[in-house]
Amino acid sequence: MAFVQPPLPFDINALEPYGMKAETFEYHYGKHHKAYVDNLNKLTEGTELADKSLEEVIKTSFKDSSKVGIFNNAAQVWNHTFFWNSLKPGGGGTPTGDLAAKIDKDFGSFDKFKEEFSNAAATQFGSGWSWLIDDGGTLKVIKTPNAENPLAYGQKALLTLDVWEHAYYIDYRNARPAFIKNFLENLVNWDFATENLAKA
Ligand code: MN3
Repeated sequence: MAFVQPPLPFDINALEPYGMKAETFEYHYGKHHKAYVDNLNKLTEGTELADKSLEEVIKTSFKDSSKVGIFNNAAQVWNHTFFWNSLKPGGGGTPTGDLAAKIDKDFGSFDKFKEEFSNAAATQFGSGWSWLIDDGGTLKVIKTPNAENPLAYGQKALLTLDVWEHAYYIDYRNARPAFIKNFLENLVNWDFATENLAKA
């Protein structure tokens, strides 16, 4: 069974009032994300990996020097789907319930979390990702290069922001900090992070 690109969880123009143009998704979802899916299918066709779950492919190919291309494409398929779900029209604000309590406990305050997340996203040199993760019961912020992700590291991802240049160039040109600020203020999907925290 071939790997498939899930549909965007919102209309392609739904984030226009919140700082991300439809054109961004025409390229980022329609071309970049799709290319990772197409490449993964080409690279795994006829191999034993073709019938594995995407998560299994990521875990088994990580750090395997004969499967670097497979890892990069599989992880980028997963990362982008996770990223679309980390966004919602009119998101932002603050989390509630258990997640809010854990953020206060593990970061000191919500403002401190925002500062750490923004800093990780801004300082990831070159291409990569910023994440809120649950690392064995403790919430942490990490940044990862290129396609690497918490799943490969054996950690649970709650939320992510793509900081590859292609993620913000149409809307923000070279201004990565403005893209990060807009994500936290207008787009972050705390419902998705809450669902992920509750998962086993
Ligand atoms: Mn991307």
